[in-house]
Amino acid sequence: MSFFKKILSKIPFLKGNEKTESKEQVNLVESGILANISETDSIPSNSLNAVLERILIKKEELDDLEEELIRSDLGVDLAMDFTELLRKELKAQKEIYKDDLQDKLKEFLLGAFTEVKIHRNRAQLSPVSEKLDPFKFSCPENVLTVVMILGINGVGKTTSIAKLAYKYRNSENKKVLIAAGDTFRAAAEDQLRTWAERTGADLIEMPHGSKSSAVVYKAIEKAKNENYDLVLIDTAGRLHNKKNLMEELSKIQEVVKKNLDGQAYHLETMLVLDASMGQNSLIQAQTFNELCEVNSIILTKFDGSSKAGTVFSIAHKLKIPVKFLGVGEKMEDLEEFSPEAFTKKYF
Ligand SMILES: Nc1nc2c(ncn2[C@@H]2O[C@H](COP(=O)(O)OP(=O)(O)OP(=O)(O)O)[C@@H](O)[C@H]2O)c(=O)[nH]1
Ligand SMILES: [Mg+2]
Repeated sequence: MSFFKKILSKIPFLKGNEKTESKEQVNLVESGILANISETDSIPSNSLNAVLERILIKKEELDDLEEELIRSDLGVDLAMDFTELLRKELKAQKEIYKDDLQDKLKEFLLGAFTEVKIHRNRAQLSPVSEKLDPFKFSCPENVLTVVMILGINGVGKTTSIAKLAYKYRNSENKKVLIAAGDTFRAAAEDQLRTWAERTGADLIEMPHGSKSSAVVYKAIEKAKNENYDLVLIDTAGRLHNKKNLMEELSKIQEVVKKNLDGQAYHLETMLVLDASMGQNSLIQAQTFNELCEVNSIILTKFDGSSKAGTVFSIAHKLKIPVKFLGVGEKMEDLEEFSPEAFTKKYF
C-alpha cells in the first residue's frame, strides 16, 4: 500500500464511519473492502470511484489527518503546518476533496525543497549562485574543495567517504585525498586504508589517538603542495561529550580556513544521516547544525525499507539540502539526490 493510501486508510472519516455523511454504499467500500483490494485487483466501477473521490473534507476531520501525519515520518512541524494550510483554505470557503489531498501534500512537500533553494540562494548573495542548484554537489576546476564529513557513530560516514572518493576519482578524474580525522576509534584508520586502496584515492593518517586537527593540517598542506582537487575529512562519530565534539569540529574548520587563506577554496560540512532513524535524524541535524553549520546531507541506507520522510522536515525546518543518497554498502552505491524523484518515490 502506498504511503498516502496507508494514511488515508487510518483516518475514520475517510474509512466511512458514522461521522461520514456519504452514502451507505460508499461506507462499505471505504470501511474495508477497498482496503483489501490489492493494486492489481479490479477496481470498483468508475461511477463509484467518482463518488469516492468527490468526498468533501470537513474542518473537524482535519484533526484526524493531522494526527496520522504526525505519526508518519514527516514529523510534527510539517504535519501541523500542512493541516493549518488546509484549515485556512476551508476558512476561506474553499472546498477540499479527498482526491486532491495527495496532490496538495505532494505540492506542500516539494515546496519545502523550494524553500531550501530560495534560502540557499539568498544566503549566498551572488547573482551567479541563483543559477546554482543547492541539491547538487560540485567540485569545480582550479578550486580546492574540502568536505568535512560529520555524523553520529555508525551512520555510514566512512563508507560515504569511500563512495565520494570513488565517484570523483573515477568518474570525474579528480585528484582525491582522504584525511583520516577519526583518530578516536581504533579500527578507523584500517577501514579507511582499505577504502583508499580500492578507490585509488590517497590517504593521510596519523597514529591512533593523534589530534584530528593535526591530521587535517597535514592533509591540507599536501593538497596545496600537490594540487589535489578534493579533500575528504573523516571525523569521529562518538566522543566523550558534546563539548569535545564541538571543539574538535571547530578546530578542524579553523585549520582548513587558516591554511587556505588567500587561496580559492570551497569548504563544505556534510552531515551523514541514516534513513532508518526516522525523526531522530531531525534532532541529529539540529544538534550538528548548532555545533557547526551544516551545509548539506548524505542520506545513507536508503536501500532499506525507510522512505525517509524526515528529509522533508529537515528541508522545511532547517533549510538544509540533501545532496546524495547511499543505496548500499559498495563504493558504487551512491546516487545524486533529486527533489522531484525523491518526492515521487515517497508516495
Ligand atoms: N545498506 C547500507 N549500508 C550502509 C550504507 N552506508 C553505510 N552502510 C553500512 O553501515 C555500517 C556503518 O558504516 P560506517 O561507514 O563504518 O559508519 P561510520 O559512520 O563511519 O561509523 P563510525 O566510524 O563507527 O562512527 C557499515 O556496515 C556499512 O557497510 C548504505 O547506504 N546502505
Ligand atoms: Mg567511520
